[in-house]
Amino acid sequence: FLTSPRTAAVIGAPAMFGQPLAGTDKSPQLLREAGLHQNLAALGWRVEEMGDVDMTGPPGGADPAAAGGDARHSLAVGAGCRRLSEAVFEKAAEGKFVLTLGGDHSIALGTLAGVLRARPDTRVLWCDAHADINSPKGSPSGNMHGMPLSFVMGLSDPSTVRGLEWLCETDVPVLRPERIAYVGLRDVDVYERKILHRLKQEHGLFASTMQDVDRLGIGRVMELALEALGVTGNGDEEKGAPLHLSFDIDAVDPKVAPATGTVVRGGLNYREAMYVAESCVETGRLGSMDMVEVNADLTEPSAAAETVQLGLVAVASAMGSRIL
Ligand code: B3U
Ligand code: MN
Ligand code: MN
Repeated sequence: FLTSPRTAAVIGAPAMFGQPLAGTDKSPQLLREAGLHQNLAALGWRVEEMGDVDMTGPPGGADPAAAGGDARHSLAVGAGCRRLSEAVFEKAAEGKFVLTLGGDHSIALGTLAGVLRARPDTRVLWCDAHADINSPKGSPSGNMHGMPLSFVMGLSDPSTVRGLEWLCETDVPVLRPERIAYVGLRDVDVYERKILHRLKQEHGLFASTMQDVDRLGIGRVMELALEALGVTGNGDEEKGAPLHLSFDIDAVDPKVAPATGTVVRGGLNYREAMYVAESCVETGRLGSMDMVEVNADLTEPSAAAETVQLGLVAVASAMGSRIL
């Protein structure tokens, strides 16, 4: 599904309205300035820079009251994600690897809508401390970066949320539970736990936690995750379903990735984070990726630079960088 010469479309999604802290909107530019293009070119990619998608809303969209409250800033999140989904759809349909630079994780609503429309068979590896499967009613915070999967998986009705109406009007296939696998979970809300248990029992959803990484090691966890998705590591680009990696930097331990909005201790160490990316690319099926939740405004500059660097190296790992 990727055409040659291998081309990576880089899309900036400087979103911040999916959560309360300013700063996530600066990450696309920081990742580019840290040398993203040079890294990708060195890995043999042709790079097509698409620039930043407008992730702001209509006037008033940044006002939570204007969006009802249960899904904060839904007008802005919805409008931005609609534009993002079009950009992602276009590039995925052209056979490009689509790399989207967030932004908070609400952008996955746009990237997954776009990629699923272009490649309906897509499987998703969700690397995150959080499950991001809250409904507007079930969410304790109302922050939409904790909700993208609920809409993409058809668990919440987008037509009931102002700004998201487009999602039901576009022919985006629903992401089925057996087509998503979680790695890195360690901070799951009460409502999310109920949903995950049900989806596990009824659909064989693969939801692994940090405890599984402790018990089995990241190697076995990734093997099980990719097996569950039906994307096995035979490196055959012709067969099987496309894979999308949604990489929330807060999956990584705050000692390694301090510059992010919701730090949770006990995360993936540096090598484990790289391994997640490496095992995705080894399948030969990885066709798109999100790098999200880097927020350089939340720490002192050197810690912020380290987190940006980590994001960059994780992207490079997922796009083919090898030790030997
Ligand atoms: N699950 C919580 C917290 C959260 C989700 N995603 C992040 N934090 N980064 C919520 O607000 O939905
Ligand atoms: Mn997330
Ligand atoms: Mn997270």
